[in-house]
Amino acid sequence: MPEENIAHIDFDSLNKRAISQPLVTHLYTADPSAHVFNGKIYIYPSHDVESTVPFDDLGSHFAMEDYHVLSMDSPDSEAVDNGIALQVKDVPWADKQMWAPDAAEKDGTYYLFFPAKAHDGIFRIGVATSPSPVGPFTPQPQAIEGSFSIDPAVYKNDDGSYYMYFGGIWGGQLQRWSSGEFKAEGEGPLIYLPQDNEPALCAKVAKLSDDLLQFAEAPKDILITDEDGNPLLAGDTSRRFFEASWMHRYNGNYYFSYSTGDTHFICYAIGDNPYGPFKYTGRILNPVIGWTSHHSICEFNNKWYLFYHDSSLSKGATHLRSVKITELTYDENGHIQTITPYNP
Ligand code: FUB
Repeated sequence: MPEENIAHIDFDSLNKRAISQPLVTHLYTADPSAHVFNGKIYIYPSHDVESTVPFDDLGSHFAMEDYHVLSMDSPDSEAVDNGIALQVKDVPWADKQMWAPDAAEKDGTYYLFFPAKAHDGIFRIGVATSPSPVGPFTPQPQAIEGSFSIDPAVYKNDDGSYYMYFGGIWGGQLQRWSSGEFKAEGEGPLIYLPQDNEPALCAKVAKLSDDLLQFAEAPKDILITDEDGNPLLAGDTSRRFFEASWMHRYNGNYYFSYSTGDTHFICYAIGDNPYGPFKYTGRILNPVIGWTSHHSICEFNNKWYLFYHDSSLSKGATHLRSVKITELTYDENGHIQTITPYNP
């Protein structure tokens, strides 16, 4: 919700009606990517900070500089802040805006995947490694070759291969890569976007190399179709992909979930393999307080959980968000029951 529309909100009442409270309140956290490693929940969020950069539709005021990893023994336990895991000043290729990260584990090494703007102003995706799930992480000197845009989400398939899903339009720059090269000319979030009656821009997926440090292939489009198998159109803003990819598997199916950005929904689409196509199926989360919505889904002790964020603690500041958790349920057809983040 844009900041100008929140003046009328009674935040004390809203916070009482919220279905979940912030996991931590001593710092602002967002974009939670949750995983269970060694029987414990680890959450890899963005670390939101106050910024002197003015608000714009490219998200320039999201000026994050480091990451902290949160851990929880169970969904009901207290979340522990494990301190600074990685700082932008220690990443040789990165300049600013450490946005939504994710993590993976392979053979006892933990990999933190993160987007940041390089010194030329172009978003790239980097990797940093650690023997501990909470870091500190040591960054690779260069970003992943051929990476671009934002919001990496890394999924480990049953056959032991790993896939990175990524991309985000507007400030995430995905639309500037539609020709395969970065188009630097022109300003504003809407430049280079398809027309409303053209297919929407797609999130990307690339299989990772065995050492998880590079792409093993050129990124491919994640096609989301309507019920008739046609690509969702760019004008279908309440269903088309905007940013915040996530992948999980339920009952043998692949669930690709994402944010619709300017319409503020978290939606999902179902496919039968990691590359798709995925058929649009429904909404997971109705709009939260704050412009952005971002999530992850993970299973713990045979129950499923949605990790998400909102700006209720900061009373609506779009760039000062708080990570939350709530249970997620499926119906007998494998459809996710839509969650409304505040009770009436
Ligand atoms: O946190 C900065 C950006 O806001 C993320 O990369 C997007 O997904 C949105 O949550």
